[in-house]
Amino acid sequence: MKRTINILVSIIMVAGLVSCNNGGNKRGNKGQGGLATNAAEKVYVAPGEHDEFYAFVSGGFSGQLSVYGLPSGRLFKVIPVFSQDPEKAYGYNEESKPMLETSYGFVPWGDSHHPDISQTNGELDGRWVFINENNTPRIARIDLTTFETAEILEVPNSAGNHSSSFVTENTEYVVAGTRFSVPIPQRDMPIKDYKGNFKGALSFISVDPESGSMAIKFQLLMPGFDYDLSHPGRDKSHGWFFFTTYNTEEANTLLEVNASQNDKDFIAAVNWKKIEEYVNNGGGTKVPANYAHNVYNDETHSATSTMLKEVLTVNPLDVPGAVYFLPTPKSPHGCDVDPTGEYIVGNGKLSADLTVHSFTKMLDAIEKKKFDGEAYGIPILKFEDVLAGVVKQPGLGPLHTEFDGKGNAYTTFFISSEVVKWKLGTWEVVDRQPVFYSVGHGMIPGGNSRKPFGKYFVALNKITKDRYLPTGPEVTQSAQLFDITGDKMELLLDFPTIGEPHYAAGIPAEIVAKNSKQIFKLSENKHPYATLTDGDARVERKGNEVHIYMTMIRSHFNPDNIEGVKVGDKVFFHVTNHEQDYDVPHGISMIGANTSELLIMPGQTETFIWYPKQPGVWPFYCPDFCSALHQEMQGYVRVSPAGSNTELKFSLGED
Ligand code: RUQ
Ligand code: CUA
Repeated sequence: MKRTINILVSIIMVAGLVSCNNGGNKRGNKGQGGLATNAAEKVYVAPGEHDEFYAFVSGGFSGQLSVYGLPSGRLFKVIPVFSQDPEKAYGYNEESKPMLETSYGFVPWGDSHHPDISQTNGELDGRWVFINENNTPRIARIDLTTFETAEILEVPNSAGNHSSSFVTENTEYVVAGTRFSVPIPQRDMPIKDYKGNFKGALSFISVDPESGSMAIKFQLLMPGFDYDLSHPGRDKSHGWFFFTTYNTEEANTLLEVNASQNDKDFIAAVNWKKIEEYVNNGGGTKVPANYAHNVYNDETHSATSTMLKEVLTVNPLDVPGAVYFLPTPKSPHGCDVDPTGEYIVGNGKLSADLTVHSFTKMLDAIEKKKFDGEAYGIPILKFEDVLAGVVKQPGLGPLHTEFDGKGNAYTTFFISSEVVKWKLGTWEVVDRQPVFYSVGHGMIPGGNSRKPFGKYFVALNKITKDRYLPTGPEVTQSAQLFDITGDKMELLLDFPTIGEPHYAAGIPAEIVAKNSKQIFKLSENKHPYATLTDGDARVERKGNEVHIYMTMIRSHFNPDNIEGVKVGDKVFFHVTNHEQDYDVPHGISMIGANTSELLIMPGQTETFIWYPKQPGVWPFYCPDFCSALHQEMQGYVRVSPAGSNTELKFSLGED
């Protein structure tokens, strides 16, 4: 065991060396990192012109999703998903707070990992982006007409929701697999009894084809391995889903050693169509559960959170022929399926070679029952029978593979810090480029679909060291853009990311941009506290609650003078933006309010609560520079001592 530790330590140290040396030595040109002379032209998007692609980049431990343009690398927006965001008041205003409810109560932050764009017939349709939250297992759906989080579904029986969130080719399902196996149902038991007793839940979440609404169709309760990443079959393998596993040793301590013992772990192949049929015919067991389903409604401009109490579980042994294990060397991380659906790439982190399985061979082996034993009753196929080929010694520490739709695959290597291009079918390496440094995922727009747009490859790097101006001990993480239209990949651009860019999803802008919403129609506003006409603006007292029904339009609030509020009151500002022009939000900030300011879109209503603490006359203002008279967009609330008789009054334009 000691020796294994030593080997691991030296691999890790070599990784450090490689990382630091690449930029300086090999290139002899630190600032450029192998830049061709016309690279600038290729990423230059002239002022006023638009980028060709959107890239949705995971915000990692920020819990959010950022939106960039490609090829420019310009940041357009950070979409709040799993974390509170003061810029948009997400998770602060009363309307969006329910989005962050979970079975553990209100959780104001998250760790987002893998965005995936909805598909129709295996092609990106640009309707929604899904993204997983790893820590408090959840899946979010972002609506690409508003670029806002529309729905969050908690995933029960999961822990470290990592092999998520990947969609099948008609978005029938968004799939979420557990990284950590746990007792199901959760219970108090000794950790050392893990082996054989813990389970790994793979959740198939159905997506309504019209509304996008998510619901857990079933959870497959698998042996207690770690389910690391997953990918849908597509085209010929549509109907199957593939999951990499590690820790098939079922170790519960010092996994860096104990989970690296087996020569091979597995890729689990799941025939979800078969299980779907079984479930549709009444199969499966409903078990008690407790998980939040949070939905944002664009008409009420409000979210609701509902706790669901039951989930359907399936024991794989009850559906013969639905699950098989494909032996795959050395703790595979990424699990990637090529656009034809034939090749399943297992990126064995500690393996010298890249293993590629063949879907056709897999079906054949299943038919001929060529099994090599079983694990907890699940048949293991013979390695040689399912192997399509091996990419020989392409690099160190393979993590993820993407496809360009032209027969090439691009694998990222964390330890040797490079991207390696190789050919599907011949397995020959045709190009390699260093990245700066230590790449995790890579992304080709549509690389997760039957129709990749193989123009750019984006390397999503974990470490940047000397690539940017130093900013203290923490330096930005980074994306690197490569042109992949030629034989050789060509580095074009570095751009910083927000949080750790675990994965990204890219799509041609023309598919999404045309559907982008410009305003919310005031006439369709069904918020229960909306103020639709100026005449309805008012202030009402109910006991110690004061409700302010306020409107805003360039450049005033109505009302802008309010009296009769008292210390000890709970003051609700229900504010409706009456603008019906594109790109004219207004905000409202109240001194001493601890809920963040609001930023309200045209036609929208939002609410915040203010607890006045001291008598006085307290101003509020619009924090978004909305017109030449933006600075005039202000007002006052008079606060009297608790128990005083100041009359409740509100006005606009009165002296
Ligand atoms: S992971 S660096 Cu969270 Cu997708 Cu592989
Ligand atoms: Cu409204 Cu500034």
